[in-house]
Amino acid sequence: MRKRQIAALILALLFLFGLLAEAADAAAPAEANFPPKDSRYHNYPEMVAEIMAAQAAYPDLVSVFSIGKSYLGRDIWVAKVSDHVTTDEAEPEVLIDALHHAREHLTTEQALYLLKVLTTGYATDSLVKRLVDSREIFIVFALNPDGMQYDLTGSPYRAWRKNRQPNVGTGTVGTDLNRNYAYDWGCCRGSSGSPGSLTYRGRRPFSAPETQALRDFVQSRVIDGRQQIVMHITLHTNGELVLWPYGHTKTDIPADMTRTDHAAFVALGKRMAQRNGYKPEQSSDLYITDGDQIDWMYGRYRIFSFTWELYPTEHHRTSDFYPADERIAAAVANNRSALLYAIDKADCPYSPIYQAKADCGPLYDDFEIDRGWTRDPDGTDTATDGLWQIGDPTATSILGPKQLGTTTSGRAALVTGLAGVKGTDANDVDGGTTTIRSAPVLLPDPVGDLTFSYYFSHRSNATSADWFRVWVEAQDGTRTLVREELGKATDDDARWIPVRVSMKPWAGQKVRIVIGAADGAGDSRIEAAVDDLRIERP
Ligand code: CXA
Ligand code: CA
Ligand code: ZN
Ligand code: CA
Ligand code: CA
Repeated sequence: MRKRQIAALILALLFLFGLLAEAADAAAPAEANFPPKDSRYHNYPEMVAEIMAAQAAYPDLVSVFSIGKSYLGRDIWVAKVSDHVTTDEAEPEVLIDALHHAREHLTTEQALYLLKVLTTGYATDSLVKRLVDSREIFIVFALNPDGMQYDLTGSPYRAWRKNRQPNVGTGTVGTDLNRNYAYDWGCCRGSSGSPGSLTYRGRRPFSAPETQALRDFVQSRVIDGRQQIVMHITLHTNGELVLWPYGHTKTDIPADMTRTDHAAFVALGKRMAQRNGYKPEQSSDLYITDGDQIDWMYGRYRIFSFTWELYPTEHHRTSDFYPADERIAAAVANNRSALLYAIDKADCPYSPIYQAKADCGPLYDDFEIDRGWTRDPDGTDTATDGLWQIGDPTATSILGPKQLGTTTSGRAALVTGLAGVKGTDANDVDGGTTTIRSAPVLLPDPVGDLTFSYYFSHRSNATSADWFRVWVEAQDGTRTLVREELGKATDDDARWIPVRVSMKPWAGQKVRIVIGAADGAGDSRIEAAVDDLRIERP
């Protein structure tokens, strides 16, 4: 080829690439903007730019990542704010999320405002510095970016609520993300099964990619069996409300909530409301919702999870979702102290009910969910029935109560064989030993006591080869027996007994609690249970 031909070829290729690049530009969605009168609000690209700018300006405090993509492929961005931000430190975690509902744009402004407070305030505000240094704060700025942008394609708005996932075969679009969570999904007339409805719950729990992303992120914060996120606020508009679970029932303290947690929810909610002037109440006091996020966050993970309905108080007209952009600054600043309060309380959500010593130590297991227990950790268990189980026990009785249907908290406990009599058998421990071991717990120095409630019950055919035992296991595997009850030839009914053991020998160490029960040397009727296992603050 001559030089001229080569040059012509190169030019032709360049031209082709140019065309391709232009086509690609045209394929990328042209993102809608807020109307000029509301230009202080952020659309999706402006929001992303602001988050990235914060990361660039404060790389030691802010780390931005995506937890997944929306149905139309937009990233769902999270900023982690903390000292040593790129390290996962053992600090209480807080999750604040915004914009489940497309038209609730003020919530994204609230999330961006929080990011601003935590970053710009770090150098000058000692409270902000203390919180950023001692917590890990995750901010989700827009869980529903497709709906957010679609809402801006109206004239000027569409008052859109749901995501933008088509409901195949119906000609309708959108799932209400706040009805798409798995906890008691669709249980209670608090959502709709009609795809066209504003509160359509989706085809199944987590059918929306956006709720899947949130689910997977929250699940990823379970480390060594323990959920790291202690406190959560999901931002909505409007009504100026602080709402706690549950949404799916009007009952204040149903079986799937403990009295202690309810008391903490009410105390925390009231204290938040004191700071932002909102009205505190149970979510279902407003109306029943099912499949909503806070029910799942608490029900599944026992996270202290709140819905905040932001400015304004009125929530009758569509225009109430679109306060003029002059209102943003005051509306979001109004929540400054309530947000910092919530972040502060992640260290001990039970402190407002004066339970810090008992309930905010390195371990508090009420057995209402499984916090990472391993049955038969050595692979040497010999019991053939009545193995340790976590759940809601059935009462059994023979010559008095042998397995209790009650617990010392909530509906669940750690019990040898949850079920009652099955066939001719009592579902008690049979054939040998059953053991179960907790997730590791890092003890501070100084450390408080180990406390728990338990029972060990048997009939008069028991012997000292039957037993209930609790050990503390050090990191090198050495076990120290800290509680033992042996069987004897008397009828011993089940009744909860409180126990207290010093943990001083293990201060500063990583330990596990091991619990065992045995039916040895001939078949005896043996039952055991444990509830409310704590290692207290000193
Ligand atoms: C909500 C849930 C339960 C009771 C009150 C409020 C949150 C939310 C919803 O319905 O999902 N309310 S909102 N933002 O008006 O849609
Ligand atoms: Ca951490
Ligand atoms: Zn909402
Ligand atoms: Ca319990
Ligand atoms: Ca037995």
